[in-house]
Amino acid sequence: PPIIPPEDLTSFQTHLSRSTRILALLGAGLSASSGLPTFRGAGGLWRTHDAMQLATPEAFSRDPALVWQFYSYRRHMALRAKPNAAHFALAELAKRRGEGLLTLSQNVDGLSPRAGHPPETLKLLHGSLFDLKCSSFFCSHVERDNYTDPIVPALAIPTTKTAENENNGEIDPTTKQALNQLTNNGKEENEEEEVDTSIAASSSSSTSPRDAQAEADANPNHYLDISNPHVTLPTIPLSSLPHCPSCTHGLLRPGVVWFGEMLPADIMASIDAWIEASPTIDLMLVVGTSAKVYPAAGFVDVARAKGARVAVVNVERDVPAGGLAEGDWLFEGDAALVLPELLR
Ligand code: BJW
Ligand code: ZN
Repeated sequence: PPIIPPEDLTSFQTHLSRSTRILALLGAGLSASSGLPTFRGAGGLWRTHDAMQLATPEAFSRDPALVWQFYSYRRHMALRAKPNAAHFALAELAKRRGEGLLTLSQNVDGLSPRAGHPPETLKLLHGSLFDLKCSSFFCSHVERDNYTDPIVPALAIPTTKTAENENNGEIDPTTKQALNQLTNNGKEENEEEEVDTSIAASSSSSTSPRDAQAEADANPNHYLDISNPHVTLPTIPLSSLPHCPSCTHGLLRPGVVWFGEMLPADIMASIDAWIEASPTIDLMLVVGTSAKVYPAAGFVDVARAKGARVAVVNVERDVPAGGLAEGDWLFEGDAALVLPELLR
């Protein structure tokens, strides 16, 4: 369990109980203990690529198949992941506080919504892995809450060892162990996996995250761990990538916000309105984020300018630019352990 100095816990909880306007900024560290990697630091590499280099419009124009494989993999992993105690603790706080708490999440994994966080006060700054939009400049097609996994058959990773041909189709035992750890949360597979040359797309369609979860649980070998650079990526022709049903020629892309792109205008406007309506902000929670990406990180300064005391929850001493001020808190530890304590 995390060691939270009792006097810090008390002073925080006293302040929380007196706070009426609270802003929260969430990042990838919130979902780390659900098994989803963060962007910076360990886990920020996907195959040999820096995750940050894949999250750009340039990467998508250059190699849409690679970028789609990255996002398809992350959609799959996010569907298999479960919200953790921190997601639930925040969702409960949000239910208790109503309009008094506005939560700004940079996460695209869908775990806060699945923890029951009220959608009215949860702003997804960087979109969602489960939204799709047309990449054509001339088309405005958007689809929300698409949990189909994989989106198109070509994005299914065959559960075959032919992708791993170096050892006569046998996966090297250490790779396999790493694979099992990533895909089964550390549980060893007791059976040798079947060599299945079919494309794992047959049972792909699902209508809700719950169904997708059940489906993913039922098909633990649905995907090879294509984040492992030793697993050969299938080559996907452009024509097999997801296409826009509206204009028919544009490629669909994930409904996330890439570097150099604007955050959704309606979401920014609703945040501005909440801030405008707050003569003061009492508390700013900064959870599991390196707070290096703007404009998201800038909300910490906005809150501070309205008088907020800042509480950082992070496994590292990773604090927003500008550092901590007198009266702030730094709770060092796994958000999934610290937040339920703080918010109880
Ligand atoms: C744990 C833990 C555990 C681990 N418990 N904690 C002003 C100044 C400088 C630059 C800019 C600026 N304004 C705009 C920019 C440019 C750019 C930017 O910010 N660059 C900076 C990197 C310098 N911003 C943009 O481009 C934004 N657009 C924009 O501003 O448009 C207007 C404009 C356009 C053109 C020119 C100028 C202006 C868009 C930013 C979009 C970011 N998108 C991504 C990808 C989303 C899709 C996807 O998921 O693939 O969003 S990037 C990536 O970073 C992702 C994340 O949401 C975001 C933040 O990362 P996060 O969540 O903080 O993760 P990490 O990995 O960084 O940190 C994890 C933390 O958790 C660590 O601290 C760990 O210690 C901790 N941790 N385990 C608790 N168990
Ligand atoms: Zn279109």
